[in-house]
Amino acid sequence: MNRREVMKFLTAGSMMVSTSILARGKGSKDIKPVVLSTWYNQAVHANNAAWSILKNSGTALDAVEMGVMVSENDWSNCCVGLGGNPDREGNVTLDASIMNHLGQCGGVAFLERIKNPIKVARAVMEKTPHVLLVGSGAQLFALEQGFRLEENILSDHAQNAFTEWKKKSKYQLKINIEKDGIDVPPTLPNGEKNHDTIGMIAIDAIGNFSGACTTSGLGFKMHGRVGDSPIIGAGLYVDNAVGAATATGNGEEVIRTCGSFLVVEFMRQGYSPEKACKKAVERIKNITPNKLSEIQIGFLALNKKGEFGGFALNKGFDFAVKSTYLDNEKYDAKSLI
Ligand code: SD4
Repeated sequence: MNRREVMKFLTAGSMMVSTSILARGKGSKDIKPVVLSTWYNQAVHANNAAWSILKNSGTALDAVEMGVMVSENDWSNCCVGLGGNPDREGNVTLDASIMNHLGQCGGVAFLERIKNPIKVARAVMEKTPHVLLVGSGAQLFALEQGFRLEENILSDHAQNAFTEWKKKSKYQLKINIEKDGIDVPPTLPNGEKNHDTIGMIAIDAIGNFSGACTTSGLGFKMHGRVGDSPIIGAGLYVDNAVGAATATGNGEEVIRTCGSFLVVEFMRQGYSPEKACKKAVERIKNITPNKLSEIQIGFLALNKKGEFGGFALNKGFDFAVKSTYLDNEKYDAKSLI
């Protein structure tokens, strides 16, 4: 072996070592493309759909749109799409947003009877001069874009959940603010599930980020209530120079703190994705008027190197990551409480 061959051999060896480190998911190295999304059980399917685009050198934007649509189309999902839990008057109202590497973004809020709010959000981004359309205006726009008006019915599980909620909840159909206060429905009522928004962030093979977030919002919310998911900077934020972040949980707290924007700003200051998420959760802890044990907040973040992380207020927030080296590995986010 001459000197050049020895050098070649050594270089190949060190590449093999670093690849095996990445394969174990400890990557501080560049592992793009990468996609991750909230709540492991649904994230696996959504990530797979996104990955089918990313692995073929598709854009992060197409990937996140395709990915979260899996949850929107899942009639059994409690918390995303038209099968989700209704508001306190029995209407399913949907929120979604999308953002790309150029800082372009679009959202819809309080949208009824349209199957794929994320596609409408993308159309808002690409075909209007605006960022956010709501309610009947968003619906009208969707119809003009060729979306179909779906029947106004609840999925069986949503109907059951609604019936149970009406029996048990202290939240009345018509809220009495003096009597009931202005609390939002808790996301952790006695361990029952009232949340599972999908927030997805991705970096593609050429290093561009995008994100998407879509939800039926907190179950049994007041009619007209909009959460963080359709609001850029709250439920979702992308800055191609730094990274991307998304949020799940009680939207009120996330809006109050510009949560996803805050996470990206912490990453800009040099914090790792997990630490950036933790610092945003700490900020929420310091200012929320709600009982911390009754609500949940979870953030996910991804940086330029393809490093990722998540952090939650309470235990129980999990997520899945898909890349060449991670096959939907499950991560249980650390939590403040
Ligand atoms: C909202 N953040 O509407 C959403 C709910 C959620 O998992 O994330 N649920 O406030």
